Amino acid sequence: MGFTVAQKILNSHLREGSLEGKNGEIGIQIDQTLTQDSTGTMAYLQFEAMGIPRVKTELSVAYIDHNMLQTGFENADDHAYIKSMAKKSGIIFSRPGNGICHQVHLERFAVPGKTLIGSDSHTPTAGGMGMLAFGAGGLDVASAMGGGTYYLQDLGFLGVKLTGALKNGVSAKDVILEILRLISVKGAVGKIVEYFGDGIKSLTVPERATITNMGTELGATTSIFPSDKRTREFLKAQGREESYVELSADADAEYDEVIEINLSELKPLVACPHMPDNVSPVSELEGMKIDQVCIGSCTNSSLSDLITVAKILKGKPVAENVSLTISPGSRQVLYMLAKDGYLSDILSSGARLLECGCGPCIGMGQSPASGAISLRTFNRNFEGRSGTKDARVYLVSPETAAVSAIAGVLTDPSNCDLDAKPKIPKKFDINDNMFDLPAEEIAAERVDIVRGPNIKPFPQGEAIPDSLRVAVSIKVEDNITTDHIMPSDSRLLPFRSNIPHLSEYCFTGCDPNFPKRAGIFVNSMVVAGENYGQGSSREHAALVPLHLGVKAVLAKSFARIHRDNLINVGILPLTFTNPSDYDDIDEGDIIEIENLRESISKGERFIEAKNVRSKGVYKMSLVVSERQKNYLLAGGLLNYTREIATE
Ligand code: MIC
Ligand code: SF4
Repeated sequence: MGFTVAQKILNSHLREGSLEGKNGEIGIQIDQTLTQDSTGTMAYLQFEAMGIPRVKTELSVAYIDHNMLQTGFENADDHAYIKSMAKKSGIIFSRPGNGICHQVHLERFAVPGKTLIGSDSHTPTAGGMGMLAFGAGGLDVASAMGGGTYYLQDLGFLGVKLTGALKNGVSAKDVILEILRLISVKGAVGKIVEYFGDGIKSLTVPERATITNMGTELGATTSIFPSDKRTREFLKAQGREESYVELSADADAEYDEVIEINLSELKPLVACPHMPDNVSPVSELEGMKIDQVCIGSCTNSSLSDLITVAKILKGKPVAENVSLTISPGSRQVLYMLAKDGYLSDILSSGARLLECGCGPCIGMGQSPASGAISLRTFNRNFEGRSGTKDARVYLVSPETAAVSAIAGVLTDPSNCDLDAKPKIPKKFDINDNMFDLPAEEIAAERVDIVRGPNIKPFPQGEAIPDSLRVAVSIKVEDNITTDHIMPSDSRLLPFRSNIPHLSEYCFTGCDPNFPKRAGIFVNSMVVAGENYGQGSSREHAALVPLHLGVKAVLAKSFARIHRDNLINVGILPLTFTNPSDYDDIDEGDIIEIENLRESISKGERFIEAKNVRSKGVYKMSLVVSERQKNYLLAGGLLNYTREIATE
């Protein structure tokens, strides 16, 4: 049997395990890493704690893109720390204003056939370039920077066969919204999604990247396209043709499942509040009055996306009831829009131009008014993520966003007279002067690390005790996101290196009393439904509960990156074997687990817990690899690394 593109890259990077047989853990070598600033400070603190002086990857880049409001000294402190760490440790530093990590990485560094991990869940954007790219917690990225192996468990392979070609007014965003509609936000958990078929030939690299970007919203481990003449065209225009290699699946490659989508039949779609899979045709909601339109984010801020928007806005004013903002994905995009005259079309329409960064996508400004309706070209519309709890956020394509901004109501672009999609330019304008190169190894010793007062020590896990007695500090339902667990907005993002401060806001969107209650309980457990921890890669959603005394999470199922983050910090991710036991548990119940350490040491798959109030006995499963077992027993990856270093 032949191999898929993903299997070929996995095989060429395999350090441990094998792809034969379905279950089990494999370990791969990582060629490149990226961090962004809101997870990066923690990742570099962890890298420092590992005591490795220089990165061992082919390329590591530290981007500043999330946290750029600088409402106080906190952001600037974090940036200065990251900059000094990058200089010392052999990492390229991408200055604030250079753009969103995923867009810039695609433009300047992504290489087909290579592996990448990044401390951001949308790192799979680089899959649009034929790169095998994973979102991960900061500890995993720190470990990969030090040359460590990256591990993946029980991989499945989902093929998406694309046929036909997109009609005018329909875009790559509608392709991924259609897949979300079909398989939901849990549809690709544990799977690598690979695109193939004749339909891919017409999709450019930025269009492919929109699709792989939002594969994260499917719960996918990663998503990937083959590397073909479209890839070469993009790399050549970026002055990097030498990085091109052709990559395609073997004719007899097999996927575990295949879904087929005819691009010619797609219509403009919209994800309604408050989940990316709550998808309807735009035509069904057409005419809905809107208050705000935000165009940008790592999903839809490429040059071609924004040229499309500029052409729609040209000569037409933004409706009186709408505030339209545009955040270009990179300085390269903004520069080319300006140079080629598109920026004046955007500005004369009345759009507000924001910095090249994440901006409103992560609630850094532009929070909608109370109860307002916001159309966004972003990838997530979780409740409250915009910074306004009762705002209603709808996710759409750049075409839908732009025609609606002019009309003042949700409008179907396929009924509008639009120009043909812009082509990839023959040559992008290349200017790498916002990348600061690291110090030569020989001079690195002389670089001082800058550590401002906002940077506080992070909590460390404790070795698993013999038995555990914990109170249930919160019970939450299905699809709880890391935004629920550890909210992020313009008030909180500046504190990503200050866990004690963040802990005052843990779970407060679900229950404002959680931090206080967890404090009173001292040792506690979180009880949850399906797909617990979906969304962001932020390990703060594990570190902050750890700081508040959470020892275990008992859920119906977990999202991949969050589960890895829990294990990395030493919190037990337990799964109900009988999902109806969930109903027997109330907040405040005391749960007892006897012989916990012994069961884990012996590698027992099932663990029994008793509910002191209801007398219920629950059979919980803990499916972990030998490596993860060791992390848990030691109280996390860092403790384990130290243990083996002193053996
Ligand atoms: C997001 O889109 O939620 C973020 C902010 O980019 C996160 C990272 C973070 O929480 O810092 C992500 O997607 O991983
Ligand atoms: Fe930034 Fe939004 Fe992309 Fe996250 S999803 S990296 S916040 S643009």
